[in-house]
Amino acid sequence: MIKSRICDILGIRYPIFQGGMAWVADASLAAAVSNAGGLGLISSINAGTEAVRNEIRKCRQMTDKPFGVNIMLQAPNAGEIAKMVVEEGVRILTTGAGSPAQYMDMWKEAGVKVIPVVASVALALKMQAIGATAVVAEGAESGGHVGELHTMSLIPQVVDALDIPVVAAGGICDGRGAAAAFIFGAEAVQVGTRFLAAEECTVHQNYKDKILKATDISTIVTGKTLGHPVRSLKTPFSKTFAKMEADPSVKPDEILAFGTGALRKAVKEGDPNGSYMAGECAGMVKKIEPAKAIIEDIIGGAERILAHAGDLLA
Ligand code: TUI
Repeated sequence: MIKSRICDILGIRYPIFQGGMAWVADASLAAAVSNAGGLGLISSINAGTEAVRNEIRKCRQMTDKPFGVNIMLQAPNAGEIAKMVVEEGVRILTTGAGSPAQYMDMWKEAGVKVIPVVASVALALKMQAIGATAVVAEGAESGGHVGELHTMSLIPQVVDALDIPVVAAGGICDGRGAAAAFIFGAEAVQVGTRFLAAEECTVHQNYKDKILKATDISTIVTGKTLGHPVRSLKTPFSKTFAKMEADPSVKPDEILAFGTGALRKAVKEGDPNGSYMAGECAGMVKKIEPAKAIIEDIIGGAERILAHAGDLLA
């Protein structure tokens, strides 16, 4: 068994988080992951604050295990969500795409364990200083909003800088990636893309089909010129987006307008003109299976690799 402080602190069996994927991570997926012994997360990006409250309540009906909520800090309703999760008695939060410093006192007073997603050592140190329970260090292999550093160099640098546990994310999709993360000193892994192919994941079938068809070179990062780079599958949508960004005659507002609502359209409607956010490891996702099977494959695979790591020595 992989030993980790994270399991004791959060009361979970396996050191694996499910990414709090915008529009995707609902009660169905989070409860399946938590019931299987990982940490399920519900995304704050859904059809408004009350819809997220509803997912939290649904999840409570579906599992008696710990689960959390991921708050996307750049969303216009982030402040509202920050208060709502306290009202609902949520015990574990992750945050993304910014610094949650302004909410920390309120959450700490309510006894919430806060695990910010960071993409640099500087923000990781700040989060530790203001009372984070742990951090998720997310490399740019991940899907969705990405930072600059990649997992292989980000994780060891964050691990060296912090005393609190580090959860590795970005490009981790099987036992090999998880074993590597533990070798770097991470105490848990966060997996997003592979859970898109979970049976309990409620995304449109077209989304799942696109993930299953993906290869190693199927993703692209767009949005750098707008200040929020996003990794998604190469589709007519993302290619047009990239062309608009490269064309100096197209104004940033026009590009933003083109992108608005595109993720929801992909997740809910399987619209070919949607934004199919996915990580670089989409090419390694080969089948639809229950969340429990995904967790057991990743954790069991990592355990087997780590148990035999000594075989590499002559
Ligand atoms: O947040 C994510 N991934 C996301 S959020 C999202 S929602 C979206 N919808 C439509 C368009 C664009 C996004 C989809 N995917 N991951 C966590 C994450 N946080 N990755 C990187 C960071 C990050 C980056 C910079 C966190 C903090 C940061 O700096 C903050 C600061 O103030 O220094």
